[in-house]
Amino acid sequence: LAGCGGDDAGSGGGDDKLVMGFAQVGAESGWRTANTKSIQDSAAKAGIELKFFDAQGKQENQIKAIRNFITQRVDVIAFSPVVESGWGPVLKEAKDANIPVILTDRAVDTPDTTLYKTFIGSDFVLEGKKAGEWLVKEYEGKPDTVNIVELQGTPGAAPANDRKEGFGDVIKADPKFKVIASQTGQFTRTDGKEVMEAFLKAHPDIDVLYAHNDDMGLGAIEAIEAAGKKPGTDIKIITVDAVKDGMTALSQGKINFIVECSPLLGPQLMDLAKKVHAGETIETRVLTEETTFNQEQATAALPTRQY
Ligand code: GZL
Repeated sequence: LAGCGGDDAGSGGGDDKLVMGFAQVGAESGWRTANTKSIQDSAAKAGIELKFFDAQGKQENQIKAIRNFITQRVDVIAFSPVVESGWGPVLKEAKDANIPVILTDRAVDTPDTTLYKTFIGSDFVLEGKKAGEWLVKEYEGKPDTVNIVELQGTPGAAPANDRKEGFGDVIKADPKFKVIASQTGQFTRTDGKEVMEAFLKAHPDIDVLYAHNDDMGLGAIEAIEAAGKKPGTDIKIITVDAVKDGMTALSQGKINFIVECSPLLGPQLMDLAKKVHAGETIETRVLTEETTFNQEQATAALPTRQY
């Protein structure tokens, strides 16, 4: 347990609060904001002392934060790896310091799975497949070429790699589907808008946009409207996340289909941290529950959405 005294000095006999060090990716999207809130609110509810660090999208910042958590001898380290690779050394340092690590949201490609206790997050390849399957159904029986542009997430991130892979795996079954441009929009509205502007200038004949998150899709909608085209009609749009602003655009018909990716990982994370700290064995992979939405389903779901 954490050292004595601290904020529970009044209770005497040392602080019995579990201390968690959390290194967050950054604050790039509506999803990330909701994810941070879920973690902070859940820690408070669980009586866990949270040392929260925002890495501003940089892996070296996350590695520094993890090293700090080790020095501070927190009880559990949790983080959402901004990219898949390069985590072996610092995870080894945590293991050597006998501090358990929990991965949330995004996975790492480190082959040694003893370096972390579990990974709680979505199956991003499946999310990409769901996006592809909607498109295949949407264009069933229509033989004409379908020109697709893709706004990818941040380079090297598991959701970017896997959503691209899953989508590509499904549409490669029919050569009419052509990805005529694919570029990162950094998971942000600003970059999504800028890249979509460039796509529209280079390609007058875009039929579909596949954006790896709602925020880039929302930025792209601004560019599509500025170009005098109707999002959701002239250019069909598929996104991933299902945050409130994305679901609102879907209910308005500006987006056609959204694959949900739940950011509400906080409660399960805190439960897992307590179990790990108590020395209980836990499942090494915790998959988050999520679904998909069309326009009608989004309209029905909006009033009760938590984020
Ligand atoms: C997915 C998460 C992604 C979201 C984006 O679990 O890592 O990062 O899809 C966020 O909105 O920026």
